[in-house]
Amino acid sequence: MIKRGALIVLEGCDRSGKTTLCQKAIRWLQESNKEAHLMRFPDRSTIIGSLINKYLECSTELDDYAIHLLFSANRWELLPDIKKLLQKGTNVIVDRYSYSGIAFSAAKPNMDLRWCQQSDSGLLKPDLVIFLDIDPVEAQTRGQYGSERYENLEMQKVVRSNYLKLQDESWKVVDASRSMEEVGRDVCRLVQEALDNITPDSALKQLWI
Ligand code: 2DT
Repeated sequence: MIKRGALIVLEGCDRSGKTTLCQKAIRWLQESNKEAHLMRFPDRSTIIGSLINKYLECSTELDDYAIHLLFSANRWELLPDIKKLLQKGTNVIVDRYSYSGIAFSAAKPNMDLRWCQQSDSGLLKPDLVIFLDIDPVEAQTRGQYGSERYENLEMQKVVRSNYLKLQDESWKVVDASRSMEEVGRDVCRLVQEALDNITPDSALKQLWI
């Protein structure tokens, strides 16, 4: 029986090193002769993703509930692809997932965190969530925020506290204020542990059901 792949998500505020570390994890897996595939959310290449892209670039306005559901729909539309990869034994590393969906939407006034969680209920539950934790004030010293929506300190502070409300047993919080080498070593060790924990009868799990 083929051992399924592991679903591993990296989350964190802007400038936490997420994207660099996802690439590092993928390279490390491939160099260890393990099948690995990198995905990121939002995936701006789909029709839904192109609407999200316009919203993030501030070239269009959308209702807060509507954009929340589009981010969620972007994950639902790619669920079959993720499932297929995992079932054929490929490990999938994901740069942002449902936790970003909730943490960002719920940082807006009048958006309830539990309501935001509902639309992602039933998606695949990651085997491991690596939360790259860094104080947004410190993260900001790594470089100016870009010009996209949400790229400001006040938003990032609320987002970080929302992320921390979503922790469960699949989470590992990593101190991302250290050097990229140190954090990278921790990330690769956690990825290895997650792969070791998958057995031939490990079933895929669902989020929040
Ligand atoms: P990137 O800079 O990583 O492309 O993210 N976001 C992301 C949401 O508001 N909801 C979501 O479901 C996801 C996945 C976080 C672009 C921005 O989109 C936010 C930052």
